[in-house]
Amino acid sequence: MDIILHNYPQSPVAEKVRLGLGLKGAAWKDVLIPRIPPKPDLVALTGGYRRTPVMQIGADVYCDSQCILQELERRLPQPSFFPNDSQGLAWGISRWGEQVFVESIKLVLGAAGEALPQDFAQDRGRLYFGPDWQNQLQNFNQHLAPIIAQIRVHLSWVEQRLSMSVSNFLFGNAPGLADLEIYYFVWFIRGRWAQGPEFLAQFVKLVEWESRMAAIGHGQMSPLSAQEALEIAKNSQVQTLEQNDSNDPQGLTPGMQVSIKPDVDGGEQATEGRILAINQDTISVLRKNDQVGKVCIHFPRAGYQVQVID
Ligand SMILES: N[C@@H](CCC(=O)N[C@@H](CS)C(=O)NCC(=O)O)C(=O)O
Repeated sequence: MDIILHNYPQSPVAEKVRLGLGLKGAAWKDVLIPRIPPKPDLVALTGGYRRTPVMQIGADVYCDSQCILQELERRLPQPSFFPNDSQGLAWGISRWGEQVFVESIKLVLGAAGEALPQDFAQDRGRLYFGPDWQNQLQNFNQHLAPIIAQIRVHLSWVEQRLSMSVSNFLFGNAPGLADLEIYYFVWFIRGRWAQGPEFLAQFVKLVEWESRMAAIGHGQMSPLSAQEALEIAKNSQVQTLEQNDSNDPQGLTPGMQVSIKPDVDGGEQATEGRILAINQDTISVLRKNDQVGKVCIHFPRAGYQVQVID
């Protein structure tokens, strides 16, 4: 069944996944989604989740790059995302990367200031910086130096790692998940902050590594319309099997009705559904509507809050 990625070209998190698809040598279908809501076709599949990217395989829908990359590793094990026993640690690096990504958003939006289109500023401001986003963006704009100082520390750690080793990537001579989890925010800083290339030039090994990362490419991508993607969901059967976890700390079990959303105050709509499968990494819920039929929507546990609603 085809791998479908719902995304837009400027999205750094989508770039992480596109390179992940490239690393796996995958063929995939590219569905273009709007950069700001409303995203009616996307939320028909996800039940409300609006972030980018989302992967669809038939009637299974994977939200968040964490869930997407984990599923890609399961379906396409070679070449592995975990060279040189980097399992586990690479996921830890993904949480670190997310923290630095948010710092880079402060930098990019803060530096853009008034030049930022109002609707985009409002959407991303609220999503990443909470109800007080207007003051926060203004504050970032007036105080860029402390943000740069934060990002510089993190990048210097990556630079140290790359300088200590004769290898081309973070865990040896093959790229893996750890590299993807750092690369995407560097790509964002370089491409979307006017001073990005000049700032990054101080990290010599990092810049060399960036070109090796870019050379991975995106695999074989071909376009697909949103309408065709919805039809594919409607004409497919959910492939996920029921799974229980008797040690689940929240006592979650298949059949429970739950709501799921990122555990930050982004003003986002939660996805509600009935649990089909649950384990320590992932929660998968079923939903049904006329546009897509019955779908199974997968979320990571790390970074998401799950509430039982009946
Ligand atoms: N934890 C999420 C973060 C996704 C995320 O924040 N993506 C950005 C784009 S790079 C986003 O959704 N922006 C708002 C949007 O596209 O509507 C993941 O890893 O997928």
